[in-house]
Amino acid sequence: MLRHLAILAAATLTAAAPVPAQSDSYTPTPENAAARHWFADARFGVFLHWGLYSQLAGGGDKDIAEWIMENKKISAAHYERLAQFFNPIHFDADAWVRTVKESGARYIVITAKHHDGFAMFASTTSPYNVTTTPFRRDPIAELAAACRRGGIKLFFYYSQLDWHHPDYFPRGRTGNHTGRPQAGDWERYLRYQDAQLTELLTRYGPIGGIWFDGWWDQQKTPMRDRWQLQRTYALIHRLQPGALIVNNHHIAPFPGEDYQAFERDLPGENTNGYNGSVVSTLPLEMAETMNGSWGFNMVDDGFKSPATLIATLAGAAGRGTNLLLNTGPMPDGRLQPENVDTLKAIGGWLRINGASIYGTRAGPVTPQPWGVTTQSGNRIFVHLLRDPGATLTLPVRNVRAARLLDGGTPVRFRRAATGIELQGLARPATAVDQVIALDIAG
Ligand code: H79
Repeated sequence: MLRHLAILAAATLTAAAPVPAQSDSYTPTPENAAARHWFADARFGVFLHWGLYSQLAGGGDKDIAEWIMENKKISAAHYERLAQFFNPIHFDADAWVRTVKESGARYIVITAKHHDGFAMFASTTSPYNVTTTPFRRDPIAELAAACRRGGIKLFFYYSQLDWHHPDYFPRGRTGNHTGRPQAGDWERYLRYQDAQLTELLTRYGPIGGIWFDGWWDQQKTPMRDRWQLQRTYALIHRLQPGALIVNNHHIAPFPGEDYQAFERDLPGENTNGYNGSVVSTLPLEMAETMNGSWGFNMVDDGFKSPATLIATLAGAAGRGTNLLLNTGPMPDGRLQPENVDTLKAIGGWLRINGASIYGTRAGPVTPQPWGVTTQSGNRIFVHLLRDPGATLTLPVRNVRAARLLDGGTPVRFRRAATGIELQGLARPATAVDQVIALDIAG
């Protein structure tokens, strides 16, 4: 039972070459700056939480999925048993990429390693990885190839927090019921992490970036600079200068991070108590679930409607923010059918209204009760997420033309003291997001 743990503890890990510490002032390389621009233009990605935990499907509890090891206090030795059954016979990376493309998303973030510590890729750092399961294949390699074929960028989620590795010690706020001996070599854990990141950055071709999580587990552990982020970030930027780094630590970005993530909140919102932090000037991204869960949960049918999620996508774009929309693939390797339907519905809306999302930045009007604005060059997009009434005054000058984006019907307007007044508006009650395109003088 303790096989993996024992091998892990004994293994001399191939440490990544030492990297000089990066200074506090971080200047992105030209490749990195271009990647940030690409990222902000993309505006929509799909998040995939898939791992050993997917097999337990939440265990019948709505609030549990990828956290089941922690929430049910499963020991590391018992949890390891899940690796003996992992065999997702219907996994088809090209099918995933087809669905992602149909949704209109431009990138994927997949869990390469979640908090349970299990590597979903072929790692030589430890046998605790997907190739020692009956499945034996490397789904990350297959997905990387499918993404390359499909023109989708692939990012890797990597949990700094680890509930399995014995050297993850001192323990943090979680992972204290795993039966691991109260001993471990923190520096060796960091070398293990850097070695796995090196694998992810050297074996799967050019990637979009690394999406870190779990930093907060050590937030209250009294050791200065425990994570040595600058060392890890410098390693990543050295191996792939264009790869973006983001860390879901729920506080203001550290030097070396290339965009800022918000978990289930738009920037500036704090509905869960995770996101009290400032909104930085970096590109922004909001990660959101389709039901209440990241990993597949068999009893959570609380699916957000396509309309709700399209409003979230537009609301994010109106705040200059990407939407990273999650689905938890099932233990057999297929995407959850209900989520596939939703993704296709979003894609249908984007095929008509994509110009108001892709390549845009936040528009000149701050978010309003009726909706948001986005802008791309000389076009401003007014997203009517709620009925504003028959007229709407906007502080926008030099408007040449106003039309519905879907169908091109002209919208009447007249100059007002503070800008323009749109007239004769009739937003259908069933509209998801009615978009009006304003052409302004260059
Ligand atoms: O991967 C998904 C989740 O499993 C992971 N992040 C998303 C993207 C996630 N982990 N935890 N959370 C989300 C919720 C965070 C809870 C926290 Fe705390 C509150 C972290 C710090 C305070 C409670 C107390 C949990 C750890 C300490």
